Amino acid sequence: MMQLEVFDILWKAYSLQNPSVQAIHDLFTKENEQVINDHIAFRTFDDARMNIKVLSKKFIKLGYIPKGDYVFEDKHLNAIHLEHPTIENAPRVFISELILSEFSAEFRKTVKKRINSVGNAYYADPDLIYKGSVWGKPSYADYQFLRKESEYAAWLYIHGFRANHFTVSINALKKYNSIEKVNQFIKDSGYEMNTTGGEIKGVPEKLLQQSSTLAEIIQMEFEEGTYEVPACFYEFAIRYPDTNGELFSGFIAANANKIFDSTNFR
Ligand code: OOG
Ligand code: NI
Repeated sequence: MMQLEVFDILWKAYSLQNPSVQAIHDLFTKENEQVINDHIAFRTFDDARMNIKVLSKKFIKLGYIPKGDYVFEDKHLNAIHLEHPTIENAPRVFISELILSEFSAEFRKTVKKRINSVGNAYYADPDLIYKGSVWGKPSYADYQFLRKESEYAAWLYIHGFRANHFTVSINALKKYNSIEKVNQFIKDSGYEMNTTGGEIKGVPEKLLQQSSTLAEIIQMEFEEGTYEVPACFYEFAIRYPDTNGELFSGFIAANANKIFDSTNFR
């Protein structure tokens, strides 16, 4: 289906780790809906070995072009999104990075210790985007410590480089042609939604509305034993035309700020 193999590879890892996303995908296809991905997203640290620039490379090689820049001051993140200029329905790619200099010394030390635990060759691999956590078995104490300053950092520490969500394009659905209908369908099917700031992020006037499931809870092995942690989530997005009649193609920081919370520990 997808013309770019990279998304098949990312989908495999994502759906294998998070069976609920495959189940939700299949719910739509059973309703004869076509599941088109509006976008996918990655997270990283702003360390020069693995920052946005490094993760973008794979997509730039495939012809993607950086489009939007975003800043999330309260979450201490920068982000960009990339689009493919010619391949129809190629998903947008959203990449954010945590600004390490804005955190406490102890926090930075904890992150750097892990980052430095593997050689630079790990990060130089063009397949870094598929590698997940390259830092070996995580420490549950460090995971909980990082959470105090950043849920994002804690998630990234244990999950690493992977698509943290795919996004169903509501524009491509026939029967479920509004975000309200999609949300109802997802909830009726037994899945929990992210309700930070309300179930629906954004308003039609701002040309993008989004919602997401709460990240799937999975068992993960830590140095201290096995614990339950949030993994990945599924998002739903509907885009509206601007005054020129063109569908809005960017992201809305105020929406995104709430979508990040889908992976908070619970
Ligand atoms: C990205 C959150 C932002 C969107 O569509 O605005 C986002 C993340 O959780 O890493 O996906
Ligand atoms: Ni998203």
